[in-house]
Amino acid sequence: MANRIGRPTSLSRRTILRAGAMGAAALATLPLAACGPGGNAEHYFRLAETHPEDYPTTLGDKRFAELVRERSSGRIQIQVFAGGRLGEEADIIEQVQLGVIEMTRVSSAPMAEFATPMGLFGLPYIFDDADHMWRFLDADDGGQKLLGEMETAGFKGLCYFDPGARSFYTTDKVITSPEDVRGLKFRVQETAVIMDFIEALGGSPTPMGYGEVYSSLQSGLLDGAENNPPSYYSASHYEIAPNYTLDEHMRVAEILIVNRSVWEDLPAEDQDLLQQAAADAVPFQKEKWNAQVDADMQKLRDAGVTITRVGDITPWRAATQSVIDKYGEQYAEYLDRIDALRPSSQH
Ligand code: GTR
Repeated sequence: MANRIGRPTSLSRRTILRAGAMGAAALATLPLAACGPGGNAEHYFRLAETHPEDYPTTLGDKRFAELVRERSSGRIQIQVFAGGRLGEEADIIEQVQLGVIEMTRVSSAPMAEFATPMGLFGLPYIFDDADHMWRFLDADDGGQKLLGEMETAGFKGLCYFDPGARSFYTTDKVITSPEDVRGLKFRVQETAVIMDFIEALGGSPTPMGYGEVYSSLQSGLLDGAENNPPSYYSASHYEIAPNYTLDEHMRVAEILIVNRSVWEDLPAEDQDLLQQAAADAVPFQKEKWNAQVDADMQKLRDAGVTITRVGDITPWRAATQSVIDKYGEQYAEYLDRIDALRPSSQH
């Protein structure tokens, strides 16, 4: 049976065959472990990353890998495959689930199709700002508990990385109000909650992998897409869709995950080592993230992108309330936690 975005709900034969082929392709890269600096490694893990080498999440992955290598004296080697070299995110998640690829840094949006609790981050306008989001992500009864909810789907969640805030961009029409989205075709990440968000605004959601967005904007298949400044800039989408409207509708947490059996096969000391290295990579990634957002906003201004700041999100919240109504009960526990962590509820 296929779900509403057309992804198989169970693994198809095609997927397994493709995963096998991918495994063979990935094995071709093994010389690092076999005779290079990783020659003496007891464990060699691949970590798939969709972004380029110098992107803040990739830098976070690499910091994690470096800490693991140092602290294990080279016994555990993690090689980061950046730039989507191992495939698009939804496929990578399937392969990590199968254990063909051991690790990935991925967006929680496509993960929601595998572990529904992660759909929380696709709900619109739930965080006031980055600090509010981090209070939730760091909370034992919030984000940390949520990470554990991926285990039944076959994943061990190690940590979150900063995802920034996603905003709309369009090829022609400048969006200044929720009504402007009506009738436009927007690319979305491959998950139902975000499709509902675009539909609530009267737009037409088109789920597709990240790597296809540029050409789909170029060919006119799409009127726009949405993302944070570093993605909008690094994927060059601004060249074709030069109108950026900062409504900051979602903070779709980035997650670092490991195949669950790979994780469970590690001795407890190595699990602790990996867990601590992931935790220690987080502040580094956040710092890189914040610097990148500032630098990229400047580059976007320099490139002549029309940047529209949304001062008041009240009408946007109102226009998309149906999404919260639809999923509110399902995510009630976490939404309550998020509400309790708003600065206004802190005293
Ligand atoms: C980025 C995210 C990627 C990918 C991409 C997308 O912000 O970091 O992992 O999910 O968005 O829109 O597909």
